[in-house]
Amino acid sequence: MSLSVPKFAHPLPLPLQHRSNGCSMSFHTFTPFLGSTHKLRFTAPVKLNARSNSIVVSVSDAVKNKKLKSANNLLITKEEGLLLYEDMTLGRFFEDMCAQMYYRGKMFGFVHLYNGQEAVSTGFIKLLKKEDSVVSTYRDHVHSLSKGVPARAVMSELFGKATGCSRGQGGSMHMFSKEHNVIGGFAFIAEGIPIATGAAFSSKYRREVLKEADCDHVTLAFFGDGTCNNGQFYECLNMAALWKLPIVFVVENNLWAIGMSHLRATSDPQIWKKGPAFGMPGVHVDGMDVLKVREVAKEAIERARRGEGPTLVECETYRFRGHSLADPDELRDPAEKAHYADRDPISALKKYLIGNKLASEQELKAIENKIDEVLEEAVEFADESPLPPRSQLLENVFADPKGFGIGPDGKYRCEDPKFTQGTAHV
Ligand SMILES: Cc1ncc(C[n+]2csc(CCOP(=O)(O)OP(=O)(O)O)c2C)c(N)n1
Ligand SMILES: [Mg+2]
Repeated sequence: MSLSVPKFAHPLPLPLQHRSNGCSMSFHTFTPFLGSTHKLRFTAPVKLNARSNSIVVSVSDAVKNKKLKSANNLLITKEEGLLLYEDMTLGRFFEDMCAQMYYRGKMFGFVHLYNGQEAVSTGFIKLLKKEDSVVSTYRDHVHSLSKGVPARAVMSELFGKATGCSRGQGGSMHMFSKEHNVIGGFAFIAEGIPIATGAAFSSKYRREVLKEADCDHVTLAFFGDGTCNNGQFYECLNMAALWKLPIVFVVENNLWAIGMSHLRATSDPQIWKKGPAFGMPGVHVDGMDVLKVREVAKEAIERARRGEGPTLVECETYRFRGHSLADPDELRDPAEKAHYADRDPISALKKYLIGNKLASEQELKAIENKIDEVLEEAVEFADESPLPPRSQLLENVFADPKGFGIGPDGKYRCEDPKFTQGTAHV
């Protein structure tokens, strides 16, 4: 018996059609036996989503109603708009600076940039409290910046310096800040999802078992479309729904997992549909529009904070550069790249702010200039900072095979463990 090779759809036409109807944000209604009565249910007229024949419900009416309710007919205030613009621009300029420094040999290993996806990080993280937690992937610089980790600490980490937010021990893929509750970038895909689930469990435990009434902290878990084919994702959706954990699973669907198209790799490309399968709302939002992301994020974060459990949000976005700085990015269709470049989330926000007289060109330029200065200082700081001491090498390494580690004199010791000559006895 010969297997027929499926003719895979090119990813480009689907989002194009989907977005051209002007209401790219959609919520799923789920069957009553799942028991939820939360606000994320909408009863607007049923529409067919262009991506498949599944039935989804448009949320554009909800956004329109919200607009009408506010006094000035807008979704954000001037202050909020400027904050969003500053955060997204910081993310973009930071990553551009990383690319420069990487090609100048200041960074080592793989470096994965976030250009194009800024609306997701900003739209979600800028709504958080300091005590709330963020868990990221190897594409973690911008999530850390949005959560308040100073640019100089992130840059210094990328330079592998002792002043980096992980003391130079992690590098690009392992941003961490206890102070800012950034619980890590994780290099193995899906590895961060159980960590985030654990963080959400600890918030619930503190509140309900230890009776810390003010512990209403929320955790955001960010990860990509490719990661949703990994088992840990499903295990954590199950546990989070079962225990009603205060977590939001944020899928950044940029349509690609390195060189693998999402549509070729996933049996049902609508990731948000997996939420209702586990008894939580599944939401699909245009991840190139920070205002739409923010509306959805507000609902999901508030729902988690109220103790009503998790939400799965699929943000449809795009990365503007290769998978990492080592990727020549020759696989993706130039027409697809051009299409998404046109939908640049920062240009879109700029247009909105200026068009609605929330900001002038000069005000936005002043923000950009300020960020340029911050980044110049960050690079100088990172460059001048010392390398970590050698004694730091095996700190936080839990296994200490005979012959390795910090000796009684406090110095690093290393004897040949002769691993190649037999089993090491630890
Ligand atoms: C467990 C595991 N398997 C494979 C890899 C190799 N790998 C690195 S990135 C990646 C693709 C992930 O794609 P996606 O989740 O869509 O994230 P994106 O890079 O698009 O942000 C893979 C398979 C890995 N890091 N970890
Ligand atoms: Mg991806």
